[in-house]
Amino acid sequence: MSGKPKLTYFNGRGRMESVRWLLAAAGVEFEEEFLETSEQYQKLIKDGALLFDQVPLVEIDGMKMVQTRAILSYIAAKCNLYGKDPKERAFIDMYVEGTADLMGMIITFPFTPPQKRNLALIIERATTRYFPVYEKVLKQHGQDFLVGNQFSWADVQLLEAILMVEEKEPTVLSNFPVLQAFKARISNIPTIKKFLQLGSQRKPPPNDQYVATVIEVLKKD
Ligand code: GTS
Repeated sequence: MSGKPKLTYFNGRGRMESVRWLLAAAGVEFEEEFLETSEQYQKLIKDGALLFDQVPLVEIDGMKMVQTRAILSYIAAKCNLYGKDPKERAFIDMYVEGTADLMGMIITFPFTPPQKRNLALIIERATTRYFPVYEKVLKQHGQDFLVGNQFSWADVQLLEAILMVEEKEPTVLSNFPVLQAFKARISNIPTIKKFLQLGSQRKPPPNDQYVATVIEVLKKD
């Protein structure tokens, strides 16, 4: 990677958090610029930095990349976290999209009016739709990692999703012994262990101030 990637987003998780996780897991250092004002965002648009006038923006290898999914697959491919052949990539993609769908429900949660928030649905989806799949895959092949017996983007994102759901419901893995072991194992990979420590570039769960900043920065007037 030529120089440190630069991430431009809000000072919070949102869509960028999976990018932070993946870079950290790959041991790639990165810089961040946080959007705090509408002027900063409008300037990026004016300068032509945002292909679709949207963030996340990641400047990497001479490119100004937008679209979270494209950013993540570029990093995964570049850092050898994307399988060894098209079939492995297909499985990584499926597993990653599953965790992305689950995390998407949590990412939008604080932006949903309180009377419309449905935490029970998130927990139900986690425990009846998503986690059983990963539990079964890992149990069936008996290997340490989801795909190809090798650490991949799918493992990184599954751990991120598990921790996110656990923040909402700490007992969520109680019926998933294989995922409990997976969580312990992946959390112990040195790069990830470091990212999980206090003071890393991992962001805390969103609070009201984060939500207000995003709304303010993206306001259209
Ligand atoms: N498909 C894009 C991606 O995955 O990166 C969607 C990006 C997106 O909607 N970004 C929001 C944005 O820039 C910010 S956030 O949802 O990540 O907080 N919205 C401004 C706009 O005009 O769409």
